[in-house]
Amino acid sequence: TSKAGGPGTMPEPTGTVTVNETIVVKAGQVFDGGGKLYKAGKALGDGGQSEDQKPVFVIEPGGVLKNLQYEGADGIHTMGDATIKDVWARDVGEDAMTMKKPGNVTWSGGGAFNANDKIFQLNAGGSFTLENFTADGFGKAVRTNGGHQIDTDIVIRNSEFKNGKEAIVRTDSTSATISLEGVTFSNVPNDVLAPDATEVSGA
Ligand code: ADA
Ligand code: CA
Ligand code: CA
Ligand code: CA
Repeated sequence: TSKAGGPGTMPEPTGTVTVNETIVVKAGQVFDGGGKLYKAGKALGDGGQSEDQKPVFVIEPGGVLKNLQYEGADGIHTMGDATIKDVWARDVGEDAMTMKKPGNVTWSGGGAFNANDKIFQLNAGGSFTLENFTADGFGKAVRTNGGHQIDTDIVIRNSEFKNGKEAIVRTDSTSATISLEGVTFSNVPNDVLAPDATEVSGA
């Protein structure tokens, strides 16, 4: 659950589902996980840092994913606009979410824990808005694809970040914009790592 205006606390899951075949949230569909934990089975990947793992969820354009926890493999892939609400990455796999195609993605509530490196991997442009979120344990919480110009607007608000090795946001893109509002962090060496020409506010 997330309280309005700030991060919430991860509840105990209401049950566990082992996922051995990626769950596809179809265009315009709402998938409500009922508070259960969706755990990647071995068929999707081992949750380590290899790049060939499969996602636990794919969200097709306009899909909504809400009220669940997940862990392992390559997390969530978005294929266009997506809404993610009160979703907790209990134990991040290779990463927790990837924007595979351009779109506007909003993630509200929930959190992510124990990421070896990235939580959010932005490989396509558009926008990414993160609010009322909590993260503990990561390298970069938000990373635009390394060495690429990703034209995206990243907004993070009313969220907290703890125990990060590098930064809350890291980008190599000068066509990205980054805005932090109401963001707190502890034991994270940088809030934003970006080229001088990247438009950054609130950092
Ligand atoms: C790394 C890798 C990219 C892509 C990305 C991802 O950054 O260099 O090619 O695979 O991870 O989407 O996880
Ligand atoms: Ca990766
Ligand atoms: Ca990945
Ligand atoms: Ca831009």
